[in-house]
Amino acid sequence: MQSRAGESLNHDIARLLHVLDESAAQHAAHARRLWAAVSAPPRIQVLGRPWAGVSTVTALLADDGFAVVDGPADCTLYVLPGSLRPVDQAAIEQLSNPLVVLNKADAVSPDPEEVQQVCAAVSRTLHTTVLPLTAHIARAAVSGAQYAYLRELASAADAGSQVATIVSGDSPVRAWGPLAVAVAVSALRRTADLDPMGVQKVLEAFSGFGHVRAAIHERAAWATREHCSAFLDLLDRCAAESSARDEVEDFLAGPKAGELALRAAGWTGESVAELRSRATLGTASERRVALRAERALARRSADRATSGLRA
Ligand SMILES: Nc1nc2c(ncn2[C@@H]2O[C@H](COP(=O)(O)OP(=O)(O)O)[C@@H](O)[C@H]2O)c(=O)[nH]1
Ligand SMILES: [Mg+2]
Repeated sequence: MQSRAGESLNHDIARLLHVLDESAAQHAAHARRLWAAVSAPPRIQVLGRPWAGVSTVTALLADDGFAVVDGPADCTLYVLPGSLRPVDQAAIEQLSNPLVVLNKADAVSPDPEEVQQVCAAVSRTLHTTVLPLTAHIARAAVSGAQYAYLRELASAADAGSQVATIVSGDSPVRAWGPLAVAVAVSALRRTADLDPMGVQKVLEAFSGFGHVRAAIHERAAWATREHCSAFLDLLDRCAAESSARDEVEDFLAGPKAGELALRAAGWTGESVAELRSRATLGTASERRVALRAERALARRSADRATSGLRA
């Protein structure tokens, strides 16, 4: 549920956008688009040639609350099915700063070091980071039948040789592939009381999806910061150019704009003084972002002090 304060901040935005419609028509549509980008969940685009695992990865991301979209996105993920082909390379070269994953890592090699070497080689060719992934197993809901089957396998003396034949039989874990089955079996052997949820966690860790998710979050956070900055930059222009100047300036001096200024700076609790010293570093736009955040934080502290005095 939205807090009362949150509702009133959204009301501030709605009023601001309405004022721009009336008095700054040349900027209004752009402002609405930027505001939509600031307030929506991160948009992720997932690409790759057929059978690479695009649908599997898409389902994982949607499950995590990302908006998976077809068009322009905050982060583009390119899925390689265990190898790089010229068609992938051509597609990747067309993209702006994509995140590349080497999916089906379980089929590349059972040896994680070898998988890392393949990723490193692809990474050198593409001049970008390549993360290994075994997507189909990242969120396997381990059923009762699968769990019983795995336990039996774990207690068998010749489990190793059985694992190798699983893919050709009609076992309940056939779709996992031999490596994921071997991982689950060895986890059950090591920890006798591991329950189905425990097996699922081991498989998720094995899949490498945690690293991919973290990398996407990082890029999405960066994109959000850019959107916040662009929105505030546009409002600065509206304040300078339009007849809505007073309203826009009021908004820019208010709590919602302050929150956006701190988000744009990726503020993680630094002090006003720390933000001030950041405002002397980096590119012109980085300095502007830090300066804006410094002012927002100083204003917020002053407001809190005043309301504390009143209380
Ligand atoms: N072994 C293995 N199979 C996978 C992996 N990811 C997806 N698959 C399987 O590959 C097949 C194609 O996946 P899908 O997501 O439909 O590919 P798409 O055509 O790119 O959408 C399916 O049978 C998936 O279960 C993986 O990491 N390892
Ligand atoms: Mg598909």
